Amino acid sequence: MRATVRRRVSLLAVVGAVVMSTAAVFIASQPASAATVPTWPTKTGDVKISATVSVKAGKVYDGGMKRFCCVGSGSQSETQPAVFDLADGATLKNVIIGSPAGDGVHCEGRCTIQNVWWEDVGEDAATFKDTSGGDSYVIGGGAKSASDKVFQHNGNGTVHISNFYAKTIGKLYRACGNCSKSYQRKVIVNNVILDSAKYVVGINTNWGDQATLRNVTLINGKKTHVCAEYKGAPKGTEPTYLQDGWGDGNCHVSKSDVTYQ
Ligand code: ADA
Ligand code: CA
Ligand code: CA
Repeated sequence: MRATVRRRVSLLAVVGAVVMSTAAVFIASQPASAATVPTWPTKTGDVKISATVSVKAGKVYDGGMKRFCCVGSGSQSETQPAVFDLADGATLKNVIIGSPAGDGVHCEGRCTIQNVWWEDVGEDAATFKDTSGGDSYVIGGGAKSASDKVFQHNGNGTVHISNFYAKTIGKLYRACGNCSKSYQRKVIVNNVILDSAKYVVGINTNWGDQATLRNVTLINGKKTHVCAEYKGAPKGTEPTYLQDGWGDGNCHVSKSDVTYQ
């Protein structure tokens, strides 16, 4: 190779390396995984209900993306009926819940709530009451306008929440801080997008609750508490907020698990 050709080749190599490294820096500066807000589903029809719809143990209730409406008053009263009541091992899927939405979905035992969308959360969106220490799942779906809690964990065991979207909510999840029975409760949150949430999860450290959070995207979330720790209290009294936990014995989450968008 002639000297000038060699110089040109090495110059090209240098330019190439600079372009590559610039690209690498550009890619590295992007959020780890830019999350996309899911499109709210369109109803395929309406189902008018005037009382709780029960799903028997182990059965799957597929709503076919119909909009189920309505029970209760839309207030924060705990005495409203549930929209759906799931017996142990039941699955509720492909449902849009209209408003008023009463006390939401009740899981009497282990349950799976898949691709369920709350247009306007009632007292809460779902309550997990299993006391067998089992696992319950929320997979996909979304919820809007919860004055307080979306998922309320009153039993024990583990609630898994994944691929969920919520907008304008108090807490995505709360391990009951003042139920008639106290338990250690666990929650695993993965891949959620929350727009205008006051809290992601609230847990009680005095009962040994465990929260594990990964891939949390917060929109309008500069002030959002990610993992709030409380001292749970007896029924009829209010739990005390202690602090936000980051990578301690109860809140298994680090700042890198949260993306602000
Ligand atoms: C509140 C209330 C609890 C329980 C819960 C629920 O947190 O203090 O005792 O009723 O709501 O199940 O919605
Ligand atoms: Ca409730
Ligand atoms: Ca409540």
